[in-house]
Amino acid sequence: MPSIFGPVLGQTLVVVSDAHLGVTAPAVEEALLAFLDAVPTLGDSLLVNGDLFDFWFSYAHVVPRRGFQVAAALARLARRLPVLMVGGNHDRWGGDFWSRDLGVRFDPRRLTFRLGRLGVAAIHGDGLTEPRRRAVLLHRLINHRLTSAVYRALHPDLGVKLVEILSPRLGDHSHDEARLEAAAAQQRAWAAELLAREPELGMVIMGHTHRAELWRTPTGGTYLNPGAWFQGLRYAVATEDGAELRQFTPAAPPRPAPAGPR
Ligand SMILES: [Mn+2]
Repeated sequence: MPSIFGPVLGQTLVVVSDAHLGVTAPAVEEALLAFLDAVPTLGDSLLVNGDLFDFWFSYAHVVPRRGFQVAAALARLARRLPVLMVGGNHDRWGGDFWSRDLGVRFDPRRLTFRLGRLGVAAIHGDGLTEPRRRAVLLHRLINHRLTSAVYRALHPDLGVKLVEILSPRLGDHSHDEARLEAAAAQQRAWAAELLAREPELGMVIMGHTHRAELWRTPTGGTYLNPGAWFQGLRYAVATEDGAELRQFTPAAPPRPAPAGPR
């Protein structure tokens, strides 16, 4: 039986997700750029597991200005080590930009790969357990081909502006602790079920709930969620033997250069 896995991508996988760049503070992006510079010292491969951007759309001939620096950093990194990227509900419309132009292994929904001897599936997590009817409808709308086709026809400056206006009204921005915990528990159970159903998998990596979690499932698999980058610069490092939840500490900013001649 052919394996569902490709070649081994690395031994030490650095995982980051849910930076939501565009609506988070500029310092979140600054720290992410420093983190991407540091990735080769943290591991030998990188997984960006969805919602890197609060909104991303791959046009045929235009690259959204706000995501340019991070996209360029990913392209540089992808020349040195394998970079994998899974779309989230905020940045699924990646098209072939990430893979063809940047050399990133991108899938809008799920990547399956091997980390050492360990089979790993990476999935963002939206649409699996959404408790709210509105979130389910939104999920369908966002993923409908027609929505994407209509959006593509808008001038990019107009399209991006439109999303900026609509985004605060459309997203699920619950801060209710009980609801967030319920969503995290449902996602955990979903991952455990996937690990039980696909015995070739040893680890399922997800994001979306913004909860950092490392859990050994009843069948002996590992469920990993690095947590949200924008909340405490969270990331994770995984090997075939397990994983570790971490927080990034950016180096102190360089002292301002003395004022030069005016
Ligand atoms: Mn999400």
